[in-house]
Amino acid sequence: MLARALGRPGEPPVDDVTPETQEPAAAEPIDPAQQHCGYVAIVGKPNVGKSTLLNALVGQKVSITSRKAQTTRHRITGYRTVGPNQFVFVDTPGFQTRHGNALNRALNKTVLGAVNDVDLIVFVVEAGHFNLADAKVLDLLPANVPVILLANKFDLVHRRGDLAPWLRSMQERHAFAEFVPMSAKNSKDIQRLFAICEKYLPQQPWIHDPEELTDRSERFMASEMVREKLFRLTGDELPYTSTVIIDKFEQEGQLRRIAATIVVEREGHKGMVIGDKGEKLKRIGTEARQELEKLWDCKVFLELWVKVRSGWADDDARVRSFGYE
Ligand SMILES: Nc1nc2c(ncn2[C@@H]2O[C@H](COP(=O)(O)OP(=O)(O)OP(=O)(O)O)[C@@H](O)[C@H]2O)c(=O)[nH]1
Ligand SMILES: [Mg+2]
Repeated sequence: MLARALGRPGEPPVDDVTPETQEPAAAEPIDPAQQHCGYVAIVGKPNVGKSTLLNALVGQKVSITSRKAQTTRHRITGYRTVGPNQFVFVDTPGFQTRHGNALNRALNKTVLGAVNDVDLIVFVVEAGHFNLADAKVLDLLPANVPVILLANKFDLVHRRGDLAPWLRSMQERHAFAEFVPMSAKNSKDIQRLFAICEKYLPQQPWIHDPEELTDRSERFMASEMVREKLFRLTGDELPYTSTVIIDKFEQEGQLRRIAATIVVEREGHKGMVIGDKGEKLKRIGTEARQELEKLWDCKVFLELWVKVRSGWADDDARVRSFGYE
């Protein structure tokens, strides 16, 4: 289990897109009768900044991010305890509306499974934008759960006056509980969002130890980190058709020995991942290793392989065997 590594003086943020949120004072022991705790699902179409938001809320990277769509492929929870309030945030894959292959069906099932039985839904869109893909996500949301409209990437809006009519038009689409124009990369906005979300947490004892970060294992994080670097360092064609499998994950004291396979769909993709004289694969490995070392504060040996499995994303059984729901 990943432990909270916050508050170490002088330590740089683990990831370039995770803002250094002001760390609230270490959780004081709180009488269980005073505790509040609830689930907050983060949903939206691909690439609107859901995982960037989750990481900023948790205060450390627990979900990978990239400028390409379909980065997140699992339900990933991240926890944050502030004063008497424990937030259980649920990151979800971007809802897929384009291709109906087995992988996308699995991703959408994950989104659907995550929006029920939560106390609050944060529906993320890009500020000033709303298209059919956003509308499809909005249609999925249960009527009995309050929904916050989070208009993200506010930093990219040049004519902020134009946002007022847009917000009014959004009001007609759904009875949103709140409207929050903000940037997931701005730590003041993140603090403001905590203050808004806390009102929706029911009074009940915390579910998790305040030091815990996520439900996901180090093994999972290792495969995700390799996938993130693959997404970030290769062209647009690859991401949709590639995945990463961990073949070995061993811990020897302060050392983790990891072997992973990048699975691609075509022989030509294999060449793209490996690169000229193996340069690309080497860089993916180095960047993933360095970030894992920083995250876990230990030494990592990472061995990477590339394999072709044509049609895996169209094959239900294979999609399941690769760990997708
Ligand atoms: N300018 C700006 N960029 C942002 C902001 N939030 C996220 N991004 C960028 O938007 C891109 C997508 O971010 P992600 O967090 O991976 O988006 P996502 O919604 O989780 O994407 P999927 O998992 O593919 O659905 C990345 O390049 C982020 O750096 C923001 O507030 N402002
Ligand atoms: Mg994501």
